[in-house]
Amino acid sequence: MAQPETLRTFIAIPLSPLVVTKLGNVQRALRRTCPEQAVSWVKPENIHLTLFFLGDIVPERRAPVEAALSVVARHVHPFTFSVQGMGAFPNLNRPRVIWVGIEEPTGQLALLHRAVNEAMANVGFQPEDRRFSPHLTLARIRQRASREEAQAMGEAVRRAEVGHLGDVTVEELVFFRSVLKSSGAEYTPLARFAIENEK
Ligand code: 2AM
Repeated sequence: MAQPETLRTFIAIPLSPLVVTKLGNVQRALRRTCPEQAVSWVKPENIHLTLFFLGDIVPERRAPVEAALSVVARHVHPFTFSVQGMGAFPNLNRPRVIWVGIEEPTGQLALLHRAVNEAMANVGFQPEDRRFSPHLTLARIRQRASREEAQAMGEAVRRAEVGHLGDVTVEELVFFRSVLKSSGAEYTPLARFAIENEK
């Protein structure tokens, strides 16, 4: 259990309102063909591209994290990624997380992810050792879902045709706080770091 004075935090790239709307439409379409009780949907306004999950931190750690993020943001230029396709982790036969994919073929997103990871390592956070799989989580399969329900969800994802939903220009990094409530997670920006062309 987290101590009351800690903050659950993560670093993410926000999406454009248009892409958020389209992700909501994809969720609505998928919802019609899947077992409702087996799935927990992410509110469209809570969908973002996470770069680093810090977990529970004491408030004193905010300042070094924010200083490190401001350095990262100052050293990158805006770039665009494409939001397209749908899939599941770990796979469509046993899905746990349903996502929409991200494509950024020039490698700028991977570089930004690496820079954020290194910056967090420098202020004492263990970098994730998994390969970076950029994605937007649409839904999570509930623990209590049966294998059949999970498979039905995987089938619904397989049948859905989600093409290119839009492009997002990365213009800021956001340091978010997450508060877990029975009605779902609530994300509040603690700090925003603009990524600008002029340096
Ligand atoms: P996800 O979308 O892949 O679930 C807030 O929880 C954000 O942090 C989510 O976007 C979530 O990614 C991400 N995250 C990464 N690692 C996490 C972890 N171990 N626990 C909870 N959230 C995590």
